[in-house]
Amino acid sequence: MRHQSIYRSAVLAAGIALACVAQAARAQSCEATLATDDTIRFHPAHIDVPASCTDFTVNLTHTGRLPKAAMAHNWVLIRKADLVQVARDGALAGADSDYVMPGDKRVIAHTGMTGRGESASVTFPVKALTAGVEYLFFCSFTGHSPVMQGTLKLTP
Ligand code: CU1
Repeated sequence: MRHQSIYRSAVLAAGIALACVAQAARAQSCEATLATDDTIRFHPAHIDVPASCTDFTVNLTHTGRLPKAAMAHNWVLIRKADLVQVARDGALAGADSDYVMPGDKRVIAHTGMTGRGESASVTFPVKALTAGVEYLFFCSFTGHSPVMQGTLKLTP
């Protein structure tokens, strides 16, 4: 009787542990956290978006030390082929628009501009992505778009 109860408790505990692990894995796979600093890079510079996710969230954290006016970063998701035009239109839109042209349909998702110590997040529907298309994320802050880039892929 006592053994049965211990066994039942152990099975229950294992079940809860498994459920927690599954929950964590699911939560993690539909979310990516990227760090930026005073180097003009994203860490990491690649994101896999599982097709099983309904929505995907990107969290951006700026850990640099330079003032925001000199070293700000955002995260802008586009099709790779649109980079030059989207970056050019963002530069024209200027700082007041976080260097993203308002209403730009080529921009799939973007965060606000972050300075040192700041974070920003954006959530977008995964159905906005198409398998086989090359996606790029970049920072649209002045002068950063040619180098501050990463790749994003929809994975089965
Ligand atoms: Cu940047």
